[in-house]
Amino acid sequence: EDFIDWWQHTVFYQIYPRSFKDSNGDGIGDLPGITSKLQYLAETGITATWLSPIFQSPMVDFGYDISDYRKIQPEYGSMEDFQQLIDKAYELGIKIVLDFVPNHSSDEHEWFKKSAAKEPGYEDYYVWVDPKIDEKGERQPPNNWQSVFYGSAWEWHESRQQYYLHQFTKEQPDLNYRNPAVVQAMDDVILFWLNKGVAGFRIDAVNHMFEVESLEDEPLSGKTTDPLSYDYTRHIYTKDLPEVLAMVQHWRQLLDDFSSKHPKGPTRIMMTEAYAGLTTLADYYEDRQGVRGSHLPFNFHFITDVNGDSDARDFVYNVEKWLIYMPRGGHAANWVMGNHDNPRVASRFGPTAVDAMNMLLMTLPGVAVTYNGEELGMQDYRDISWEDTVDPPARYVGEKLFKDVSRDPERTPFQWNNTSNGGFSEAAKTWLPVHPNYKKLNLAAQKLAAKSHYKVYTSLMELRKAAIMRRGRFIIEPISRWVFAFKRSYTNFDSIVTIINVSDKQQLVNLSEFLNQPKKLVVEIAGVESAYEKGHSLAASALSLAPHEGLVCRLV
Ligand code: TEU
Ligand code: CA
Repeated sequence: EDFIDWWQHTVFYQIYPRSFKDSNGDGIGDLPGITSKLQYLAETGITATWLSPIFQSPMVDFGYDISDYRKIQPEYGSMEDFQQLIDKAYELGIKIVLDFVPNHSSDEHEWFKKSAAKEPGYEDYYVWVDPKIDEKGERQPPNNWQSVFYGSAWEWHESRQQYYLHQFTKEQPDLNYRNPAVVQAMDDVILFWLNKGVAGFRIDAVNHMFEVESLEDEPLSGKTTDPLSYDYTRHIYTKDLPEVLAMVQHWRQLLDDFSSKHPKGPTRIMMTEAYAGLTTLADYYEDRQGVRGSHLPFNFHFITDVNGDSDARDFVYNVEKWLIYMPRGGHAANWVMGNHDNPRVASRFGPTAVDAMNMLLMTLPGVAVTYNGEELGMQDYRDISWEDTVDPPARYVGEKLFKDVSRDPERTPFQWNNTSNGGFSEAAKTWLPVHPNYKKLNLAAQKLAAKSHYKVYTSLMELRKAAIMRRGRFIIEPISRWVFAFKRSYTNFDSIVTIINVSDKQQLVNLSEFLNQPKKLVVEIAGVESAYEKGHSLAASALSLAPHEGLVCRLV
């Protein structure tokens, strides 16, 4: 009962393979590059990583458009390179989780070509629908469904003479999960990679997997007058359908069966990507009947529900609501601080908030999900030119608006050192430009410096190993409008207290009532700019915090 499994407490470090490390000088990150940096992950204390897609792909959406689910993208390496990555990771005690992209394939996948040609057995692999004919006798899409990446979710297919559904780009046709052959084919893909030794999957865009068969128009949202925008309509017929939950539960069975048949390996797990409501996500953990689904339904609330303007109450509420809704008994909370689809921490909360946000993420109970580069406080590169912009929704909206939607700024190459291209690649030109701040902001410099974001991050990783961080009871409270604190406590261990100032002003707070003990508050981890040092005793009744300061302390 007391057993805490690996996935209930680990830090999942997301690697965006294209931007992590290029080993062969073509300007594109690759698998041997990742393998060469596994030692770095181990040194940092990382024991699990999830990789954005590495499978064969025409790269319209940089790997989220897969043309063969069982092949490695040649520019990333070979199956042998993958096996080496897995072996090396195993040696270093790092678990590898792969991205599984079930909602859609590439339009270059064999399945799509066969389906378009109505080859027997493949006719219904995708969502094909006859056109609507308007008053003028002209062909129209079957309804008003929108693509997440702008415009209609329907594309006319000339040779099949039907529309097909694509919730993302038109090169990403949606698979039809009402067809049992598709469910079976994708189960086989899951088993294929499990047999190669992966610890599980991050499941992409899972809440987009089903749409109503009646094809009803989505009601308008009233949020925008731009008919091309995804926000133009609501998404009650194309998202979060009950069938999604059943599919998640089906995959859980598959993983649990595999784990029990291969008990030497770790519990095989899934993390599901769905920007959805609390009750929907809580049901992913476990539904009303007690049926388990996703081990870790991603909690995106630090991305979607707080920002640089939020106050202490917003943060406390954000944390509490997840813990309240999460079902009891063998589940783990999870906190996602960033990914390749959203601006980085330094942009969302300000560059001075990097340490405080890492402290928050790493000292909360449960699982932390962190994006490569956040250990350095890497910054979005907002000045990428239109010519260098490659993200499909950004290209779609065009030269005037691309900066509003482009995900390229948070996807620039990892900044290893101050040599050319930040040590990412020896190419003359990299697939996305390296942020020019790499000369100062890079791993090598942060390893050398007496104080750095990286050193704060590794101290946090070290602290997480303590029993109190695994099992400690948790309370969180706003101390003032701008400062909140939380405490982990466990039997006769010292308590750990995290204190965070979310404002850009200095704050003076009294923590006596919150601590409610005559014990001494001693600094364990302080941020780069802090006036405090490890070992300093603090005056709990009159604690001064610099703008965006975070402190992790011990109560002794
Ligand atoms: O993102 C999923 C995604 O974009 C949606 O969840 C969307 O944000 C939301 O439903 C809008 O309300 C994943 C990947 O992380 C992303 O990089 C891919 O481009 C996308 O899927 C398509 O595979
Ligand atoms: Ca390469």
